Amino acid sequence: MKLYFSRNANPRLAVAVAKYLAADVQYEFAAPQDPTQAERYRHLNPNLLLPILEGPARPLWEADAIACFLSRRTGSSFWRTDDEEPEMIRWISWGKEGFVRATETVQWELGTKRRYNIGPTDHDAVAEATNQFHANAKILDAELANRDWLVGDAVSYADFRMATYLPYNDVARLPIEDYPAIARWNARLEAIPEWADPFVGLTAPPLPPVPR
Ligand SMILES: N[C@@H](CCC(=O)N[C@@H](CS)C(=O)NCC(=O)O)C(=O)O
Repeated sequence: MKLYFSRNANPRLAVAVAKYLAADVQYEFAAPQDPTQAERYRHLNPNLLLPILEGPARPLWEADAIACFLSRRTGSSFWRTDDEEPEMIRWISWGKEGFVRATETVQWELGTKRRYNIGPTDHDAVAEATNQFHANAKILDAELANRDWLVGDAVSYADFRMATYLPYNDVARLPIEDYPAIARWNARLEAIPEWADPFVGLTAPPLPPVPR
C-alpha cells in the first residue's frame, strides 16, 4: 500500500496515524495541486487533495477513512469499534464543525494562503474563526479537565483529529495556553513521537515559508 502525502495538515494527520499504527505502507510525497502533476493523481482522487491511500480495492481519500482503514488493518483500537465508538464519533463530528474548523480557518488565512500566494488574508474570517476557537476551546477545556484523552483512557483517532491544526500553531498563534487542560492534552500528544514529527525518515520538501 502507498500513502501519498505532503506536509500539510490532513496528509500530516494520515502519516501520523500510519506511523503510530506501524502500518505496512510506503510513503510517497505528492503534489496533486501542481498543474503539471495533477493528471497523475486524478484517477486516485478527483479532488486532487491529499492524503490518498493506494492499495485498498478503491483508492481511499479522506484522512478519516484512511485512519479507519489502517486501524482495522492493523487490528488496533485506535479507531474504536467497541462501546466507545459513538463517543469517538461525537468528538470527530463536533470537532469538524467547531474546534477543528476554527483552527483550520485561522491556519488557512495566516498560513496556507500566504505560503502558496493564494490570495489576501481575510481578516474578518480570522476574527470570526478566532471567536469560534474560543467558544469551542472553552467546551473542550472543560471536557479535558478531568481526563487525559477524549475517549476512554487511551489516545484515539479523536485526539489526533481534534489536534489536526495545532502543529501549525506557530503560524496561527491561537492562545492554546489560555486553556490549561487543552495545553496539557496537547503536550501529551506532542510526547507521542509519531505525532510530534510524523515525517521523520520520509523524503518531502519543506513547506514554503510564510512571508512576513
Ligand atoms: N477532507 C480532506 C481534506 C484534504 C485536504 O484539504 N488536503 C489538503 C491539505 S490539508 C491538500 O491536499 N492540499 C494540497 C497539498 O497538500 O499538496 C481530508 O480530511 O483528507
